[in-house]
Amino acid sequence: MDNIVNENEVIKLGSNYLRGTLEKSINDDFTGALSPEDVHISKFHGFYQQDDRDIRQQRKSQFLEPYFSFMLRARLPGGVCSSSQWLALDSISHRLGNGSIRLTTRQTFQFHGILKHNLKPLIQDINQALIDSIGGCGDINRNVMFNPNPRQSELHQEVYQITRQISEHLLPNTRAYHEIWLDGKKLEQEDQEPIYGDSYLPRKFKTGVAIPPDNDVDIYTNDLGFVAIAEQGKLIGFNVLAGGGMGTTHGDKSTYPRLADELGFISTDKVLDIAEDVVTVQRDEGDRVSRRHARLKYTIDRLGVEKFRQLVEKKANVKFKPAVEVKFEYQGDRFGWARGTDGQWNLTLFIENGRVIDSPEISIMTGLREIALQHQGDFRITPNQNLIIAGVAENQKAVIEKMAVESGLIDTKNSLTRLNSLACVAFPTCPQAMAEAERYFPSLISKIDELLERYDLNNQSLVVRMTGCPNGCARPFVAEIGLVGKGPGRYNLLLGGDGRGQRINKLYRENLNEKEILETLYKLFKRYKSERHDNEGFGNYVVRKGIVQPVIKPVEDFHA
Ligand code: SRM
Ligand code: SF4
Repeated sequence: MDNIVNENEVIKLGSNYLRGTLEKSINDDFTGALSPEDVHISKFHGFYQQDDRDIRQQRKSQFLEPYFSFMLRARLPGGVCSSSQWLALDSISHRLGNGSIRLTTRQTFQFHGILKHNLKPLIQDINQALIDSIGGCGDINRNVMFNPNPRQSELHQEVYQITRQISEHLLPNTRAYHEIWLDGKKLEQEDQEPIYGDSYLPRKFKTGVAIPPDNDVDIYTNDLGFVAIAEQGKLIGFNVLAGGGMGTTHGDKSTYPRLADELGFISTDKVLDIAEDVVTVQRDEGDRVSRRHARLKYTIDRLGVEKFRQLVEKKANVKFKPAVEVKFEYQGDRFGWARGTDGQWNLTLFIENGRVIDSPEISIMTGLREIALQHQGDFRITPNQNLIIAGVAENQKAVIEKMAVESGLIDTKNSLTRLNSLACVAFPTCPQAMAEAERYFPSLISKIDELLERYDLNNQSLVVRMTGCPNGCARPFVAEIGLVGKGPGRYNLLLGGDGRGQRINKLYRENLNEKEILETLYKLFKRYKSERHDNEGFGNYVVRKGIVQPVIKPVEDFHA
């Protein structure tokens, strides 16, 4: 690769291991913003500068700077936090954020609306609750996802511990976070970054861990995936996957969503070495010129899977064995009570689009606070923006259920399709949003539900996902029905995910408004009702009937 690199590379390299001028920016009272360089560096510390897009024009016309605030995203491997940590988050969101908590599609939480002067107290408070935000964002490994459902208890616990180890192992080494936010002592010696080097990775990097048959983590969409392989309930190792990712750019055919390839099987003791070596091969081989092509998926397509596998094997001094055959059965979460093999009960609650806030209809924030005050076990955020009240003793089950019902957290009227739906944040905080998602999707789902009811299809659980732009934060490109924002009130409609997260969907109609979306789906549901095979999912049906062509090799097929 030649020596010309993009601006972000220069900023990272010159940041003195992620310090930049953050302290100065934070203390600058003349603006609610950070310096442009620190905006990039702040992501590695877990926060993003944003402005309220609803009032951007109004502020401009009043000659005011945009209404800047910050979003902070925590690192929470496997999505697990205790009841007391939940109570701390609740309190922090009211004191220092905008009074809501956002559960994300990567199994952690975000605070929105943090003013600059509140950032340091907020980071100190979450650390006080033993949660940090290092690597919540930035060009390093992000929150490591893992199946949160404690049903398969023993194996689950073992693999959860490995998930935590991966997250810890791939943390950056710099003391910048501790120095700037936690008033940690400045050490004499210079920082070293044995894994990342002084320029960190060319781009963000995402790792997931899955236990088949659950694909609730959408494992194939991660840069790096570990699929647990068990024999007679005992963990024997992992299939390693590499090169998944969702982000695309409208109109740029050189960008595409992609599913990860199988590199092969490894024993459990090799997991951390392999994780590190996949990361360092991407560090050295990834594109540092074009950020648009810098994700691992493009590195692998450029090098070829075989060459990439060899590079990792050489670094790790490990030979991959052939991957063990696995079967994933579904995406998304399973709701209601499930008993773990430890005899404890776990209650999965639907939190629409992950937004924890009280509204006139439903007291999500208050209800969860009341549960946390009683509950002795964990809270587990799912990779689908939902929440599990985990580890409930038999004698507490009725009490927890009563509180959940009274606050509206259990609503039997939600359709299966709504329960399975995901929408990203989009307006008003996301700077990339081209169309609404979180604020609009619930009403569109009600209309889609009506269409399904007309054809008596409401016992179907369709995977419908919406994003406000093609970055793909709600993983719309592995949905049976994906709606991707194109402009205000306009969406591309993609069809053909397989309901198990193992097939990329394909553009069916472009730039549709709501009326056009509903008319198009109405016609398709009508055909689906009469032509489908028994138990055939909608995504599989549209592919079988040739309504869309299957995407097998995204680099060639996605835009074809
Ligand atoms: Fe994302 C950027 C929100 C999961 C792909 N994502 C953003 C930003 C930070 C916008 C920005 O660039 O400033 C969004 C902040 C909005 C806000 O106000 O909160 C944002 N992404 C989210 C979250 C909160 C969506 C949600 O509704 O839950 C998810 C937080 C995950 C987490 O906890 O870490 C979120 N983002 C994802 C996922 C899904 C996943 O990882 O499983 C993807 C697709 C998978 C992937 O990475 O390929 C995703 N986000 C992106 C991209 C496109 C990356 C690419 O390769 O092209 C961007 C833009 C970028 O990186 O330049 C982006
Ligand atoms: Fe923002 Fe686009 Fe991600 Fe939605 S998909 S949160 S609009 S970056």
